[in-house]
Amino acid sequence: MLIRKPADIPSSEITPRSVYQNRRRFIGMLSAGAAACALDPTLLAAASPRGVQPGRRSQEDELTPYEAVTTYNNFYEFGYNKDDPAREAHRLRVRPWSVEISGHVSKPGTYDLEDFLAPHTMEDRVYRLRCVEGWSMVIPWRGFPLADLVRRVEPTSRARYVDFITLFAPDQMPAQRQPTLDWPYNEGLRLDEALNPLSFLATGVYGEDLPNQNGAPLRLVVPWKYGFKSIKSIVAIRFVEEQPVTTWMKAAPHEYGFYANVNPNVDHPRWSQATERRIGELRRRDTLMFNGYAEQVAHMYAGMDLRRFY
Ligand SMILES: Nc1nc2c(c(=O)[nH]1)N[C@H]1C(S)=C(S)[C@@H](COP(=O)(O)O)O[C@H]1N2
Ligand SMILES: [Mo]
Repeated sequence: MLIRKPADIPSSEITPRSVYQNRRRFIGMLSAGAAACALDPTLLAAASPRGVQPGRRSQEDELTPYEAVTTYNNFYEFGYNKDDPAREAHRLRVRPWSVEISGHVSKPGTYDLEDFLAPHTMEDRVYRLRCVEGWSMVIPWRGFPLADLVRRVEPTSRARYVDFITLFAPDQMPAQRQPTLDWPYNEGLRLDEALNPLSFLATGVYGEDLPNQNGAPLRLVVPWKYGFKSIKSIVAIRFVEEQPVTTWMKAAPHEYGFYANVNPNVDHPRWSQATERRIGELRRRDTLMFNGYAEQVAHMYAGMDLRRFY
């Protein structure tokens, strides 16, 4: 995103023909009630699990086709073109995998992925993802609330922020051999943001395990923030006192702040954030405050100057 701005992306890349073909096939299978469809139709009904409202424009929120979700990606460890991750991420070895919990918690430890996931009940949730580059998708995730994990490891009173870290493995992630970003990629949340019921740890998409390019085997989803907050292939979660300095803050502090809340009123220094293009559509839509999730999250920022805390 630092490297290419929306104007540089050819429109053919934004709306590949396969997106439309896939959508037609998807809709056809749903109406035929075909069980072979990758998507369990109940996922559509799962847009408001556990009382979580999907946001105001639910009727317009058609799912982005699986093919687009898994081939139009940002995962800079595998290159910065949108199709690099789908082509390169097969190099990532997702088993065995461990997750280290450290910092100000009563229950630190390094968990094997299966043990890490075992206590949690998986659910399906449809969330919009809005990239700071000006495009968006609607994705059916599978996973569990981040708050469940946070409560399980029992943060102490000194924990005020959570810092998430991606795998560092230049042998598997070719772009980590170059200093394009300060590897490993990290992202942070305030503790109350991590406890918000919308924050989600995903292990799957469209009812299947996450493809590597989407951040297997474990990635964060924070739907009211720009996509770059949704860190992929997490190996460590640290509970800290000080606000973490994130990868994109280090790369371009005037462009990417700690908060990164979707905000149509605060432009990126090099382009507007007022509108977005849903992948698979031609028209532009207005971008909604907090990506349409204001009811669930705006209270966390009451009294904050969101131009200053961008
Ligand atoms: N480790 C890591 N996580 C990352 C990124 C990245 O480059 N590396 N890109 C981010 C950005 S900019 C976006 S928009 C989302 C894209 O998620 P998706 O490819 O699953 O749609 O992943 C985010 N998580
Ligand atoms: Mo992004």
